[in-house]
Amino acid sequence: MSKAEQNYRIAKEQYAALGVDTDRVLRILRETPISLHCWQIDDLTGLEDFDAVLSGGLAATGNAPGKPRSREEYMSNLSRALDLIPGKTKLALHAIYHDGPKLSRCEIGPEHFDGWIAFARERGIGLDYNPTYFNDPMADSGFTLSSADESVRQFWIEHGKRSRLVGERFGRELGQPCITNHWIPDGYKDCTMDKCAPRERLIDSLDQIFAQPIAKEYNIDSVESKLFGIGSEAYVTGSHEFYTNYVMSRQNCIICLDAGHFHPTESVAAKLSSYLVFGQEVMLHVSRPVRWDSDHVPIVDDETRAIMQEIVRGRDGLRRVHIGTDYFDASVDRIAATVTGARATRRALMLALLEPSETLIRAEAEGDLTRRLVLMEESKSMPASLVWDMFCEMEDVPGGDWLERLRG
Ligand code: RNT
Ligand code: ZN
Repeated sequence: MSKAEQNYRIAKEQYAALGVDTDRVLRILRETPISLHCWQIDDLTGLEDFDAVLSGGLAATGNAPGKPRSREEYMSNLSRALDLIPGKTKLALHAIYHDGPKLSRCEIGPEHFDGWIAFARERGIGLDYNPTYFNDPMADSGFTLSSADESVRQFWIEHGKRSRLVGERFGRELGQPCITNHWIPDGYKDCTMDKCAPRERLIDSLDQIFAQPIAKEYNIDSVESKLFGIGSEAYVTGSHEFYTNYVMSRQNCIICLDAGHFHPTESVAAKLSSYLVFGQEVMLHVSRPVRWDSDHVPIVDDETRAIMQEIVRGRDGLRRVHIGTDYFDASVDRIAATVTGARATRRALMLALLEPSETLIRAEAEGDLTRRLVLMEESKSMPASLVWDMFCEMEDVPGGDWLERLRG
């Protein structure tokens, strides 16, 4: 018996005493997909142009060595990262990572992703997709789907429509639904007079994009809200309230909540149950805002833990909340950053699964709030790391020494 197995036995016994079945935890942990974003590896410049400059108010700050200079380097770095992440993974692509040479956004379609489908098939993973409504001269005005310029708006509507077809192909070919996530940068830097007009145009654009029915088993669309961006500090067309109302009134797409897209004291965890009780599904972008939407690498912090707790405790949350990541930090090794954020996200999920939730819910229902408080607190020092080590061993992925393996 390996050291990890011996340790796991001890942990299993201790958790069992609290009513937690660690074998079940390991099973759920392995089967719950985490959709890893493809863009921490290269600071979101994409594979069309390795010197592309980020726009849309996004910024990957830092100058660590190792940014890929070719498609081959990019693919090799991505594979090295994926090899160090335990559990079921999906890969979330952006349109600018398509297989071909540079294309106009209104040309990118399902036929430009054969290489990625083969890659996903070989690895046994699913794909998610993101239209790229930025890094393009057609977005220079700061507006895309809510632009007052009809030709600009139609251009991006076409990109949105084609993106859903890419998603449908991913879903069809790989046998699991693709989530196509629409995020647009649109907004004004300064005090805005008419806040309704861009939103009315955005409603119309989304209605056009989602007009064609696509089977849910292949493609699910999500719309991602934001509070502000660099250059859109005063007004963002696609705000949280806007998309929440859109989703509820149309029922043709789901909300995407990015942990960095709210006021600094606002919590995504606190929002989840309100979507779940209305029967909604949610796409998540696990990220770490530090003072602003900085897209730091996720760590096992209070907010990430709270998000995972809400998923585990919520009504069928593990099935209805789609966990994805979104961060880009160029100040540390990009492969290690990718791996750290993904492992932290899964470790936070494990900690939530290891909570003695049945006992806690019962205590609460019985009005024993003292027991709820004491047990919640005491369970924090349970031997979760032993369960994690077992998980890594089962998944044939290094444990806490993975950085040595990466550098070795
Ligand atoms: C931007 C959004 C969006 C992007 C990706 C690259 O603020 O978070 O999800 O990060 O599409
Ligand atoms: Zn995001």
